[in-house]
Amino acid sequence: MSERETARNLAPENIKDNSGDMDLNLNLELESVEELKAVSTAVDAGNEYDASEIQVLEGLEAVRRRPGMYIGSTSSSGLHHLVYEIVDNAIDEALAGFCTDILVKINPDGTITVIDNGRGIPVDIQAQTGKPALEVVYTVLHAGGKFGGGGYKVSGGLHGVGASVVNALSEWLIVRVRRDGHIYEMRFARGIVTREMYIAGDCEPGETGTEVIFKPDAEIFEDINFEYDILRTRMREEAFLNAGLKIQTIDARPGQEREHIMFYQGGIREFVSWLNHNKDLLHDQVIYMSGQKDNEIAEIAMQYNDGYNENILSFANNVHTPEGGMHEDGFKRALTMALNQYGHRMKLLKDEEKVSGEDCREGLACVISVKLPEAQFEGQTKAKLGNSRIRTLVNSIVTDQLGIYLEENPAAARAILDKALTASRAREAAKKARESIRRKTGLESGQMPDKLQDCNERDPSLCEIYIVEGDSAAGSAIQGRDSRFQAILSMWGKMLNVEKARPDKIYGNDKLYPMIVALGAGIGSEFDINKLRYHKIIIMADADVDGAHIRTLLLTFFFRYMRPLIERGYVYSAVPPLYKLIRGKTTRVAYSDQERDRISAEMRAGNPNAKIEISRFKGLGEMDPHELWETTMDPEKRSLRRITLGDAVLADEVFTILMGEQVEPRKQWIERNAMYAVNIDI
Ligand code: 28F
Repeated sequence: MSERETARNLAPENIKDNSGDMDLNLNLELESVEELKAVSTAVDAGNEYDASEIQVLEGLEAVRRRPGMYIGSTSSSGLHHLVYEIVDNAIDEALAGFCTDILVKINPDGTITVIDNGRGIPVDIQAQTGKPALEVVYTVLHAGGKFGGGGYKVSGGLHGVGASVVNALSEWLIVRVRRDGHIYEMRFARGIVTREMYIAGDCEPGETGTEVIFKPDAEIFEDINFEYDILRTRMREEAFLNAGLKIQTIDARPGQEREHIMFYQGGIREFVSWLNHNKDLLHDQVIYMSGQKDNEIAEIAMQYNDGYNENILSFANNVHTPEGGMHEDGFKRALTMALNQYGHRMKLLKDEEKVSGEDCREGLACVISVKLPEAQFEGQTKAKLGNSRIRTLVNSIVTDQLGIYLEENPAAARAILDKALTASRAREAAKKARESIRRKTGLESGQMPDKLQDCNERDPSLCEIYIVEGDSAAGSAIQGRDSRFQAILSMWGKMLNVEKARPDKIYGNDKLYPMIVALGAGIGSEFDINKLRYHKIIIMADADVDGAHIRTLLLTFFFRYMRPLIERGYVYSAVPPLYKLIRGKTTRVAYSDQERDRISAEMRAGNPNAKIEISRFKGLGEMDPHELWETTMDPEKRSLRRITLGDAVLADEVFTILMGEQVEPRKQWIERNAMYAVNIDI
């Protein structure tokens, strides 16, 4: 058996799978583009293929052969990207001033519909190709996708980029255009036309818009199940970034029906209010700043809460830039300067005293949105803005306008400065605590904590650490493990909830400190992934409510203080078995109710009267070392769940709600997600 590692998002997952059929009649059921080519050639026998058609087929084939180049990956993120590509086209139509409403729907059968009320993609025949513009948009690969080489899309620029990519990666796709009183329709399978454009019906004379329905190709994607929360979060972001645009999301899958309408006249101001919506605020107003130079525009909205996290979201041409870049740099520098200047002038800071950038950003929620003609995206994931002129623009906007805001709003200014000062002092105190702990425990000497039973291997990429809750489980794990590459760190008692603690409490905490030392990479801004001692960090806790709580506390800690661990996919949750099945001398285990039923049927096979004894595993502590190894630790047989950050904004929200100060949102969240209770153990 091979190791089953299932990727999972931090978001509560929806209950999966409804495979109802859509009554679509596709007459082609083909495996590959090559096959399609062959068939179309046969069908068209006699008709010469012209150069443009061959180019189309080659283009689509390239997309299907290397999907990652066009949509980043074929995992969940790539799957959801398909929807964003289609929605982007509708948003371009909105930016051009012709579309006010967009609908994104997960249909009962799990396929996607996107509708806009723009002008409708033109349907007239293009002179160069002799084909309807609609067909060209859906079959011709436009230069430079977001992930491929080459140019980038600029808002208001290339209309329809990406549609052909989605088409190539869809088992089937239908596009309908309402224009001139008619409904034009066209159908495709894996990018190839299965029905030429025709008039499918009529509509009101003034009615216009574009509608796309598609089913992602299960041959391409690891999984074609959409997560409503991921789509909704992204659509909300789009609605915030495009003030006045109304976006509706619907999940119509049976048993999980939901819908939301997102419409924000206030744009990024409302985005910031929303980021702070479950938090206690330091000042009432959202601070808004904006400016323009030549053809570059920047706007910034910010507001402080009384928490300790920094939450800066930056965008360039409405594209999220999680790694920041020039726009963020310009903001950060100007913020630190402005607060220090104000502090000195008002004598809130002594002459020599300074607050650091990090201190100035504690508890800050901020959205930076810039628009520029030729955005350069850099870095490993193309998620960092490289245009340096925008840094100067953002810097001067913030320097001028934040300066004025602080002058005019002394109460808010005072609260912000006090917070930065407190942060600065706490940071000093934390540094001292850390140094004294280092001296006492010889952290520098590389001495490991008592609670760690280390492994022999020294190459981190081969090492695993099990973080085990409870003494008896840890005992079994220590005896059952393969000590060549498996280390065990035991933890007991309730852990600190870092969401409610000041950062300076972290190092002093008796549960967290040994873990920080064992992992070896530090925390927060000092975190250094190169010093990490294990590349698999496996949380092993019971499959019950207490276990779920421990797991959530640990994940909150990793998310807030060691986020790269999650981003790199180094954090896992062990999956202990739920059932033991015994028939005579044969014993097997099951990890879910379905598996229990399947295995019991298998064991009974051929003998309906066979007696099979099924018992439930109570907890890790009750397994003997051999059992624990066999079921939960042996890489050949175990099942691990990788913890992924589907979306940092969504994860931040879930952690704030689940672990933060306010009780009401948590109650609501739990009630809302009660039906997915099994998934609270993220
Ligand atoms: C549900 C997805 O894709 N909406 C779109 C338009 C509108 C135009 C357009 C799109 C013209 C020649 C490229 C209409 N009238 N929603 C969408 N709405 N594309 S995509 O034009 C495409 C270009 O080739 C449009 C006048 N100009 C543009």
